[in-house]
Amino acid sequence: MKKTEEYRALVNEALVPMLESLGHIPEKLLSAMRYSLSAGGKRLRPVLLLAACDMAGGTLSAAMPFACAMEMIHTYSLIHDDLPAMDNDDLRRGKPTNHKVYGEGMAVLAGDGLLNGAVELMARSAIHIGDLRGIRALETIMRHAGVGGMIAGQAMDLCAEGAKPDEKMVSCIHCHKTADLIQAAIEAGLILAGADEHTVKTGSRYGYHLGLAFQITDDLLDVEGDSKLMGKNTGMDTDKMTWVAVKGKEGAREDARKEVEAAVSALNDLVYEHSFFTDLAENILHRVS
Ligand code: GRG
Repeated sequence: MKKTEEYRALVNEALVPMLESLGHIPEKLLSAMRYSLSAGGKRLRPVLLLAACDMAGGTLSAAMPFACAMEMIHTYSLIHDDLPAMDNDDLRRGKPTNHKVYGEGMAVLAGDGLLNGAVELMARSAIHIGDLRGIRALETIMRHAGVGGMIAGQAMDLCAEGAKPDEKMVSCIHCHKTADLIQAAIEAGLILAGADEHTVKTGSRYGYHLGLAFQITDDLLDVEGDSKLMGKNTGMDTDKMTWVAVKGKEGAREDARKEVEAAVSALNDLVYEHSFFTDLAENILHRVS
């Protein structure tokens, strides 16, 4: 298997050509889509997809359109999340948010375009793969990104604004808003490699706990992180249903540790060498961005 930086470099190389392979896109729309996609970011979701596929013996080139699609879906969610109607943010990935540069209408369309383009890329690849792996990966990703997944989490988050912090509710929001897409990446990578059902379920369990740990540390970073390193404004979630609001900083730190432990212990059910995923989970506790 490769190192995280190597998977990330492969994704960074493939993203814009993949976007441009969608055919003619009006100049300003393409520019807005490319702006957010190329603005940086850790590429966690596509890296997870490629690494899961690699671990289970799959082909990276066949998985790449799905990896890029994951990043396109994640980027669309960030563009829409930053809009005035949502979080009203002006800084993302160290740059002015999409709507600050291109205007709200074009930012909505750039998000729509990234989501739609992701599905187009995956459908095209699924046809090319020819068996059911591609279509199963596409279904998995769209289900986790959809109205019972990431969009559901965002809707619950909006509805919970200003409400009394509640552990059950924050857990449900985090699970959908953040963990769903992380689970999708791992499940899809394993499906594309042709892994069996038990392996896919194990990967999903790892992704669930990893996703929760990731969002809990995100909540902590919002109160004590360095805005420069994170490339976004901090202190934005004061009205939000966050883990820190429910458990306090120490409680949140402790729960992030527990989620990382649960993620690592899920990996024991895998027949593959999985130190890549153990290290990645443990590093979540030290994230600064
Ligand atoms: C449909 C109008 C409309 C909006 C959809 C679904 C949605 C808006 C937003 C998703 C919710 C969201 C932004 C969740 C937060 C997840 C999260 C921790 C994002 C930051 O991810 P990182 O740290 O970011 O991986 P980088 O920049 O590194 O990729």
